[in-house]
This record gives sequence, structure tokens and C-alpha cells, in this order.
Amino acid sequence: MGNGIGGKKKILPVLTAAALIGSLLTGCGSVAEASSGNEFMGAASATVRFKVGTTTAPEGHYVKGLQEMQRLLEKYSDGEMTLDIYPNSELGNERDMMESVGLGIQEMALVSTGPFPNFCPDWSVLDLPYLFEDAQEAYRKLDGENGQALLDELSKIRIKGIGFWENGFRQLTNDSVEIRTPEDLKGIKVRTMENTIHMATYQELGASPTPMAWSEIFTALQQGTVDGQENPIAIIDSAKVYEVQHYCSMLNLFYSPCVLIINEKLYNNFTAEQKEAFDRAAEEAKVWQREYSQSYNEEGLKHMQEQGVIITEVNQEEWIEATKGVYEDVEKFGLSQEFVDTWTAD
Ligand code: EAX
Repeated sequence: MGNGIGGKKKILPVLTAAALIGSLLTGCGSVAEASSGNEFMGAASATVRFKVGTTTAPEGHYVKGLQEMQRLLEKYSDGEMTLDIYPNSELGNERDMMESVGLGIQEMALVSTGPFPNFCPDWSVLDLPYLFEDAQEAYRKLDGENGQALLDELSKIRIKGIGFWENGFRQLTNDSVEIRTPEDLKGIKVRTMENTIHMATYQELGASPTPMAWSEIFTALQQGTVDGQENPIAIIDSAKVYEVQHYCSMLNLFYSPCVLIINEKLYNNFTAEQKEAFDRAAEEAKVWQREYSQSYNEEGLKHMQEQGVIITEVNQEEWIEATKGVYEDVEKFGLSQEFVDTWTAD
């Protein structure tokens, strides 16, 4: 039994090993348990089930995309395979779930790329500010050979990266001041994901970044541990962040993909038919989820304004200029300039 994704983990208890072997011996996924009738559980009749976790709200674009994949997977596998979806960090935070998937304790997860650089440094290239001009450029590069190379890297932590879905362009919320220019950000305590480039970028802008798991955000905002947070509109709206944040500045500072991952041994144990059904359902659900995410952005902004949120458009050039320093020493993030150039080239 490996030492787990972090490499520093003690050997997990035999129970975990048994869980891994048990789930692998069934060929794919956890053996069918009659579904609890909860709307996120797949068809009770499916005999091969995959537990898939996400930190996001049931009404959000991650879960909607997973429900679409659940429908397609049941269709393409003639009812044999399904997803059992666990929203709201029920199976742990994004880093926990990544480790559980690598160990085979949990079959799947749909997570942002935030924690990935802790295990695969090249992934931090996706955290660079203003890396992509728009979603179409993001899709083209993430679905191309550069993105596939990142997905293939996950094999070293026993994860099969299936594909890049969409979290979206990250916007900044806070509850005390309208933020229009980098100057307005000075001293603002911003919750960031647990990754060094996001933190370095907010430091470059004069803010005070505080990394924490998404599940801790509401307590932190209510207790004033942080003044603001940054996420795509679909997350801000579906998680009702607007209830505790009065301002939203449309920075588009980072484009945040999310990644559908599955335990690699599980995936490699698929029969040819199971693999065909799974890959087809995942690919079609990816396209559907990106479209859903884009439409949610417009609807979510309108809904937030109806809730009284002040939406501030900013001068993007000014922010791009203010974050250029992050690109001056990429080696400190474990990246080579040559590698970054392969992502910034047209
Ligand atoms: O993946 O932690 C974050 O801000 C992520 O965007 C969120 O968990 C959805």
C-alpha cells in the first residue's frame, strides 16, 4: 500500500487497504447499495456506483454538471453504472478528496485545481493571473496537449484526470468597500485557495491573503478573520456568499478550471464497454457543464444585483499591469520560464 498522495502519510490502516482492494475487486466503483432516494444518488438499480464528492452547493454548476454526467452514464451503460453525488464538502475538502481518490477510498471527485500544485508543481501554471483572455482560449489550451500533459501527471499520485470542467473567472467580493483599482485593495484581508500563486498575486496587489478550505469561508467572513473572498459568480451565487458580502468586483483575475478525477486503478479495471460509456458520458457532460457555467454567470450576476450586491466593473488593463510582477520569477513557484511560455504562447 503506498504512502498516500502527500508522500509523508503513514501507511493507512489495513481497513483502508481492504476498502481499496474491495472496491477494485468489484471491477469498478463501490458495489451497489440501494440508493437512499436522495436526489443526488444515482438510479437504485445500477450495480456499479461511483461516489463523487465536491465542495460546492447542490444548486451550483459543479453538481449540475455531475447530475448531467450521472444521466448520461446510466444511459450509455444501459443502467449498469451511475454516480452518487456528495456536494457541500460532505466527503471532505478538496485536498482531502484528492488524497482519498488517489488511495481508492473514494472513487471520484470534481475539484478546483487549487490543491493540485502541492502534489504536481506544474499545475501551478494554471494559477497565474490573467493567463487566459477568455473562456474559449482556456478551453482550447486545457483540451489541447498542454492540458492533457497535466492530466497525465496525476498518474504519479494514482489519479486518472478525466478532464477540465469549468469553475470560471474568479471575482472578488468584500463587505466594506467598493474595490475598483488595485489601490483600493491595500490591506484588505482576502481568503484565497491554498495555493502559493494566488497568495503571491494578492500580496503583489497589496492585499493580505489568507489561505483556507472553502468549507471554512462563512465562519471566517462572519468572524471577520477575512474581509473578502474570490470565486466565480456561479460559486458566489449558489453558495449565497452575497448574504455576507455587499460588493463584487469583476476582476477576472484568475481563470479557475475544475477537474474530474477518478482512482486510476478503478478506471484501468473498466471493461472496454464500461470505459466507452464512462468516457463518452464524461466528455459530453464536460461540454454541457461549461455551457451551463457560462449561462449561470449572467443569471447569477442579475440575481446578486437583485439581492443588493454592488457589482463593480474594473479597468482590466490596470489590474493586468499591477500583477505582471508575478511572472517575473516563476521559478519560485516551481515553474520554469520555458514551461510557462508554452502556456502563454498563442
Ligand atoms: O471548487 O476553494 C475554492 O474557492 C473553490 O473555488 C471552490 O472550492 C470550488
